[in-house]
Amino acid sequence: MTRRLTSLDGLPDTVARPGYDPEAHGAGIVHIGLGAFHKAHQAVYTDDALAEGGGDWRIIGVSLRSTAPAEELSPQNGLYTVIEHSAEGTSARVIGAIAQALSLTNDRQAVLDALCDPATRIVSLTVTEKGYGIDRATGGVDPAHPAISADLVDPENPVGIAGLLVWALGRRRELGIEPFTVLCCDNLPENGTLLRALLVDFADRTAPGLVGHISAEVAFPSTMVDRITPARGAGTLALAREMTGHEDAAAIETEAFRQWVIEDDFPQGRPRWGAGGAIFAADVRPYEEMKLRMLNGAHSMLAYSGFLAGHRYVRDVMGDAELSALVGRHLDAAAATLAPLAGVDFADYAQALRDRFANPHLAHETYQIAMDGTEKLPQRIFAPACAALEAGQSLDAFAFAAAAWMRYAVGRTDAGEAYALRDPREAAIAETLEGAEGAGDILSRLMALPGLFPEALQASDAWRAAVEARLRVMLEQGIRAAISAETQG
Ligand code: CS2
Repeated sequence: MTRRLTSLDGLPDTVARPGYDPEAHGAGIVHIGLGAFHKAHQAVYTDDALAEGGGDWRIIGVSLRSTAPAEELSPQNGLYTVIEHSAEGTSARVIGAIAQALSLTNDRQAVLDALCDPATRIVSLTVTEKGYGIDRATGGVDPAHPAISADLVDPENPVGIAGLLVWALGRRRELGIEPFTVLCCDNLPENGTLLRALLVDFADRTAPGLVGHISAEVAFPSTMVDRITPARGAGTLALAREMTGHEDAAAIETEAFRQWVIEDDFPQGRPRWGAGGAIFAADVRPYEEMKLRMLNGAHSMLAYSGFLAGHRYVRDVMGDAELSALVGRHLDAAAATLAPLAGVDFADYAQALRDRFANPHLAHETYQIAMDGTEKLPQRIFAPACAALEAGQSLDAFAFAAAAWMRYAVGRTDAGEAYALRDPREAAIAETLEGAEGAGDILSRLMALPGLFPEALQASDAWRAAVEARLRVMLEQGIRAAISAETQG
């Protein structure tokens, strides 16, 4: 029987391992959202930082709902394999940065203790866009979000991000412990600022005495994070076994590329993340905008159109000549909405993205990226569409992406096969589309969903016409015809 990965002993020389003794370092970070992306990104940077800069900066990983990550990692002493695929080849690396893996469900007291521990100087988060409960229209809490509504009623027993962080910051203050730095690592615009506004509003409703403290004394550096990391595939664990000679229930696959741009605002210190290539910038907004509009915007566009066209993986979309041309067009249109960024050539960045999307060894499902559209499209598609509108640039690429999402929102392929939208507003979308007929009707109903489309797009006849024309072709002639028409247009 193959041995389970529980220590660094007996790993083949071909597998890279931590350049430090994990047991010799204490924890300094609580990370909430112990999914594949964290394991492929911040934990890898922290592994590099520990090797070069040392310090008590290992990570206590926490899952809010699922118990699987802790169940996979705990028997392995937090060790797991990252399988990195580039177009040229595949390599494996064991990460030692995770000191402990907890779930809020099973280890509630340990999670609360870790949040209040003076050793915890950073709380980082990857809970996806929908995990926070932000009302994008106001920037405050969305009282209809399940965790927000539960925590507003019972703030002493928090279950969601705003509730847990405000509770822990309050407790630390009472105990005279310095606040931790809050590091949001989700694909949201100005994510630090956004999270601060959320916590301030939540505190205002539950613990008004903390509002000044959170506004003035807690740091919320913004970050741009990037590494394409598909959900674990059917072959991941077998590949890990083959490469490491061990059973590893926590292995993940990702691309070789990674990027992290961080505002350097860590009053209680931080690991030497620069060792892993992290870039520290005074203002990450231009990087964030570039990544959200180009990488994530093109991703969402190709996810909806590619899924409907029958492509399971992003690499298949890139092998479809027409769709790949539309990806190129989208990247160029998104780049045209950006202010110049010193040291970055957007054309090179676009080319690198096309290559990354085409990575033949990465099985990244279009259906995965299609998830949570209502949470993703505002920053990925609508914000650049507004910028294009204002600058008098073509709306075509963004209108095509929005139309593809609307077509997807109908919930059936051209062949009539039904699928789940997997969107927090899935029920509201189904309700509003009930009995809808034709492109104009569907467009009006979806554009009327509260807080989704920005006012500038609501008010633009040019936008409505551009989306509606495309949606009509998709509905009447099918997605393939729409893709072909778009490519020729
Ligand atoms: C993707 C992102 O699923 C999605 O919505 O666009 O997860 C994307 O792979 C990452 O942001 C890449 O850094």
